[in-house]
Amino acid sequence: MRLAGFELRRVAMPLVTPFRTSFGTQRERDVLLAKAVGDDAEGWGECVALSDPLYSAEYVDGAVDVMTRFLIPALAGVSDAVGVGEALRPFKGHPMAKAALEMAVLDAELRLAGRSFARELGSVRDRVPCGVSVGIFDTVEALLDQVRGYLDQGYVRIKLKIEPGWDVAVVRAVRQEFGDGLPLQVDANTAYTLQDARHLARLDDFGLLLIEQPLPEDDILGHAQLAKLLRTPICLDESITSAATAAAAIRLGATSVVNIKPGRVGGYLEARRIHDVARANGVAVWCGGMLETGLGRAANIALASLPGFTLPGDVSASNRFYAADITEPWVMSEGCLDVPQGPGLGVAPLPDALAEATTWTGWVPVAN
Ligand code: OSB
Ligand code: MG
Repeated sequence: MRLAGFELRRVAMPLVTPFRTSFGTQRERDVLLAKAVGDDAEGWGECVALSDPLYSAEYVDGAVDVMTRFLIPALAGVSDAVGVGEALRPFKGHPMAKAALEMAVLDAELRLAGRSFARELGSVRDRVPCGVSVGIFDTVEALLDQVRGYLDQGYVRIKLKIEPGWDVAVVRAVRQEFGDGLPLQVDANTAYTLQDARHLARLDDFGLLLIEQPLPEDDILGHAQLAKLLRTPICLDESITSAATAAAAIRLGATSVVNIKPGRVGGYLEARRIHDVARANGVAVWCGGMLETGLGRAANIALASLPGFTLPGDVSASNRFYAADITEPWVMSEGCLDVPQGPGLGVAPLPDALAEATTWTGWVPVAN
């Protein structure tokens, strides 16, 4: 395949309900899509950067800029997803922007070959169990209502967002209401420091599957120290930026479970390498989420069907976040989603829904 260029597109997706975390509140998603256009194939990539650099350093305007000025022009002569990774390696950072371009080329390449993401990545299951990430609310009652709604829909695992002042008491209330059998975990998005270790140890009474990213992104050693003070397993999200950092964090005892987000680590191929490293070390992984549209969701579901993904991911149905998706909606059945099996992502945007949601498009050629 010879790449002619990328069509960049921003789509505005209102959330069904505000999503509040320790780093801010999302009300609408401004999603950047990159469509790879080749001489004989096209493919879709989704950039998971948020509007503001609050979860990670990347943000949507920055992703458009770096793709346009540096990343896409560097893809001259590249013909497949492995080549994208090699061509973009000299550029520091910007994993979410790189991941979107790699995803688009991988989709195009696999559509051409008639092979699915699942098959390409090493899928061993035809459906994956769904967990759901639940935001912070003004009252515990509002949270319990929300959790009850998700359990009624069939979600098999609940993740609660926590922050100082919204942690131990909230977890206790959820346990009291829904029982000790509910698979439950928490995510702090870096909101604590090592000084909070004794407080966080109070979570040990509640049989949580894990606590996700309690400390800052660059504090691997702090997480290793914290792990010695808690019985609750620590799971890193923000800190894991590559297979190399995953290997180091595992070796240092900073993480005993790993959240894999392809965007955060530069793409689905690096995500698979993290899966492989973790699996070789007997460390469980699960697939994180970034409020993806149906496109990113399709790829995440494929990834989550690899053998090392032994915990339910933040892989939920389209209607968890969006009343109207830009693809056919992902619908949960018996707490699971079916792994897409068609060529490439196995799904594509619905033209009318895509046009409706689009706020901007641009064309960036690849000089060959
Ligand atoms: O920390 O896992 C996170 C969403 C945006 C940014 C960071 C995170 C999240 C989520 C939502 O928890 C996961 C999802 O898409 O379902
Ligand atoms: Mg997280």
